[in-house]
Amino acid sequence: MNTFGHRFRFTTFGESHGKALGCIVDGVPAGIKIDEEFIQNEMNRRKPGQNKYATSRKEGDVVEILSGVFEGVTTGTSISMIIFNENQKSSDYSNVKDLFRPGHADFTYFNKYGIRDYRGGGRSSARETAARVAAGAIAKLMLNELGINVQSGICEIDGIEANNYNFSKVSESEIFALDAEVEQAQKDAILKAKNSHNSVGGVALINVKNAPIGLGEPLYFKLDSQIANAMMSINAVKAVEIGDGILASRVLGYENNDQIRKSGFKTNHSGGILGGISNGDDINVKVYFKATPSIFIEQETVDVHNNEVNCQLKGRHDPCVAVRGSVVAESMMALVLADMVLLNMSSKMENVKKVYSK
Ligand code: FMN
Repeated sequence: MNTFGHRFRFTTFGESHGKALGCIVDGVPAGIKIDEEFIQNEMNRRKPGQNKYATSRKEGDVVEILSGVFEGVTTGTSISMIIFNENQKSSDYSNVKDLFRPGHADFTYFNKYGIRDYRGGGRSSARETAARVAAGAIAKLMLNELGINVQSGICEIDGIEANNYNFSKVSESEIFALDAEVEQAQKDAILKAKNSHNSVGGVALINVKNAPIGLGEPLYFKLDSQIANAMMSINAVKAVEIGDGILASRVLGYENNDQIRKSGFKTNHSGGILGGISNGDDINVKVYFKATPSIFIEQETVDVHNNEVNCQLKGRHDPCVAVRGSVVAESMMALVLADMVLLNMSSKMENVKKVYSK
């Protein structure tokens, strides 16, 4: 299943070492101004090979829009975008051709489909997330017109937590750190893992400002359920917290409730969502990424014939996938919100009449 969303939806295609990746974004209203430089900047934030904290695979990740845009404006038809792969090194994977890399998707993909695309993990590779960022950029352009702003940053690496969240400084940090005071310690943790041929996990915080009240379609398309769905669909994401998340199960009701005044909520433990519907406060979501599975320490595994073997990986890998993953999570949030914005328009008859009354 390669399609996400109901009203504003996208489909991605492509593999890590295939010719190209891309997406088709459907349900986009006509009349949105398409800023191609903005889309490319979004791609550049996620693209690999930019510093020592990321994989050294060098990809330009240049997006080409093939359809759905005329004279810089969306036409209401499907928008298709393509990103050509430029820096595949399939030979890096020849020694693991028949092996299942521990922690990666090789074992389950092979057992499910009976096909082994060993070249960088094929479709299971997070290379696919480049196409999500392209689609997310279209969603962001729509949300921007409504004043809804989605941002992200890294709040934790290897257990080293940010004490402050400064989104305005994220773009200046090579690891998208939210807290400059712990940034160096977080960077050191990444390099320490990398230098010992290992990897580390991390946590991204996604924040949404100016989301209107009413986004989310109970019961089975609640805003929080779809955010969780979107985030859990990203490679290596192992947990998602809405607002205070796990902490909400550990405190008493009086501490957890966000009391209400005429001016709004006094606190925001709920992360801006009540009953699966946005409440007008900031939406805050933490996304937990596991440590990169591909490491360069010898490990035990089996091959496609179920022989027990040792595996020693080669190739280029992110020492901490949370860093580039944070951009993907931000894009997925934008895609969920774009969908919810369009769906919410028909929640009241008065809204329907605004469109159809003569
Ligand atoms: N896994 C690797 O083994 N090497 C990588 O270089 C790598 N890069 C990633 C980059 C991003 C942006 C993201 C989000 C994930 C990356 N992953 C990488 C994670 C794997 O794709 C993922 O762990 C694998 O598909 C197994 O899926 P699961 O961890 O969700 O169970």
